[in-house]
Amino acid sequence: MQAAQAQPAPARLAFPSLDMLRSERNLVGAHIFTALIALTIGIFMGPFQAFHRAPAFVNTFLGNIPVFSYYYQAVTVHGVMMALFFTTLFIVGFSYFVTQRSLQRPLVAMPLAWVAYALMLVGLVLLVFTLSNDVQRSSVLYTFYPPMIAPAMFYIGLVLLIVGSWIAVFLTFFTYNAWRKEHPGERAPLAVFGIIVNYLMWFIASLAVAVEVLFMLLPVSLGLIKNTDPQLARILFWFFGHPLVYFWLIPAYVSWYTMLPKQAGGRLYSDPLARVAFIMLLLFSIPVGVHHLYVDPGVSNVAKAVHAFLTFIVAVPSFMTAFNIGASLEIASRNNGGKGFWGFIFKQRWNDPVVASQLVALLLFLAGGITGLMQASAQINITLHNTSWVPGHFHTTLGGAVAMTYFGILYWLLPMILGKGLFSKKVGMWQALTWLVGMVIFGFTMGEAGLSGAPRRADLANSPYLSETAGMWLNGSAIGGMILFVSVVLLFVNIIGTIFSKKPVEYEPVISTRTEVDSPKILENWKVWIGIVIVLCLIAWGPVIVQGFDTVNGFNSAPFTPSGAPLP
Ligand code: HAS
Repeated sequence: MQAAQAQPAPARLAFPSLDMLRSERNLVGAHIFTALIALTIGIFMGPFQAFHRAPAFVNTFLGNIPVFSYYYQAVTVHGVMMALFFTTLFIVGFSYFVTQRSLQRPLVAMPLAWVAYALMLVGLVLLVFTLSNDVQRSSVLYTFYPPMIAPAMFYIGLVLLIVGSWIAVFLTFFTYNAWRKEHPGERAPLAVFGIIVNYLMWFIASLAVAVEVLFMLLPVSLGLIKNTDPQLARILFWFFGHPLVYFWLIPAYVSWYTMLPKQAGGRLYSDPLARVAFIMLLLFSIPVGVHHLYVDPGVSNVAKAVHAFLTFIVAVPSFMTAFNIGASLEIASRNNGGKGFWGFIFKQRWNDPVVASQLVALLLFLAGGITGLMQASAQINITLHNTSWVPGHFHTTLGGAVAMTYFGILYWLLPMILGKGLFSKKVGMWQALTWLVGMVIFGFTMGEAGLSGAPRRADLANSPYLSETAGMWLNGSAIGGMILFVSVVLLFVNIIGTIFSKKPVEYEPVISTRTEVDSPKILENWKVWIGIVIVLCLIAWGPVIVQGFDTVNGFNSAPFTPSGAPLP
């Protein structure tokens, strides 16, 4: 009895339904607003790049299209800000919100969360500084492949982003562990389960890019070593790079599985099926990265075959998601009075921007998923790899499924952070619909341009090797870019309008603090899954990394700046 009295009381928090606790508002708000700063810097670069690659636009405007001082700077700013900073800051902020609310407890060490935030913020500042100050050398794109070597500040900024995210990862693990100790035998709420999967995968995957940056790129940039090895660096990058895309996607899945069904007027069809999908993503998202390296001579055909096979397996949890969310939306449409196929489409809550954004995300993911599966086949990939087909694919996945879901989240989360109602639901709905139209046109025309031979990542409009057909499709992608530009303006109208809004907060966040359906215990036995991930990585990546080492010449390649000039 006495021992029981000596136990510390559980750290439980009661959250207001339409408001936020001060600590929560500050922390989540800081992350979301900094993510929005990265978004603002990066997003407008997108349409201007599309204009810059379209012959009709370049000829009409005589090349005076504002896309920074030079095209590769704009592509780098766009990629780094959108794919690395906006996503990571948004994911960390959203994950803090969901974890604290679902577990009804504060993070185990709030000051550390602020340290993590400060690191990521300094990382962002360093990147913005170097990308605007040392344009020639820092325009190495978001993949920063050597032998291009950026200024040290570029890599230090990225290291800070990653280290900051690691602190957030461990804070979340410890908070979840503390909850588990107080709730023995209970299943974690599905949203937290998804976040734990995401953070486990992110931590394991980002170890490889940390090695690449700390031991291969930063030392060359600082002049500590003279040479580096592009093939090994690319291998390490893609060990990290493919799980990176699922790191972006899983928070969207958290929203689709745990929030959208209720927001749409129904319920989730199957909680255990969702957990199995999350576990499959944990297992199979890392041992597939060689599908980005099909054209690389330094990777064996056996490894390419193994990773191709596993790539088709990693699509299975997304097919399961299509089924699970499709069934949940069917339930919602029936609750909303729908019947049959057309009811399924038209009896969704299209006039609610929170729901419409996510429906648009799902529709775009259908296109993005199919194009991903097409290019996962090594033979087809050889033809498509360096063409604009690939940006066509990833704009419908990252720019479609992920970005639109994040905007859907923003439409309820931003009002909560600000304590003010969303400026306009109508503007939000039109933002979602224009994004759908713009992205469909952009994705389709980029894909067609790629099939007609338009390379990716190239300032093409007036190049002599651009065929007329490819030029025509690139003009089409600029029209898609124009519609996306309108959509971005609508997004900012709503963000700025909400800052000055006088309306009351309307959206209550959909957070579940308990699991409603039991699921097999093994699904939450993390030691088992981490063990399997390690074994799979050893089998799939071990030989690729060993082969990547050049034991004869060592680091055998000279570093170059993006302009092609050797470093002094
Ligand atoms: Fe990918 C390259 C293959 C998913 C992002 N991918 C990229 C790059 C990025 C990226 C950024 O195999 C370029 C990297 C670079 O710069 O070089 N990708 C796949 C496959 C999948 C896939 C097989 N990718 C993603 C996701 C991304 C993403 C997700 C971001 C979030 N990808 C590749 C390959 C390459 C590649 C090659 C290398 C290309 C090269 O050569 O460089 C799969 O996981 C996709 C599975 C998805 C599905 C779709 C499920 C559909 C759902 C919607 C349901 C709809 C409903 C209808 C219910 C099977 C869940 C709703 C109804 C209403 C009424 C609304």
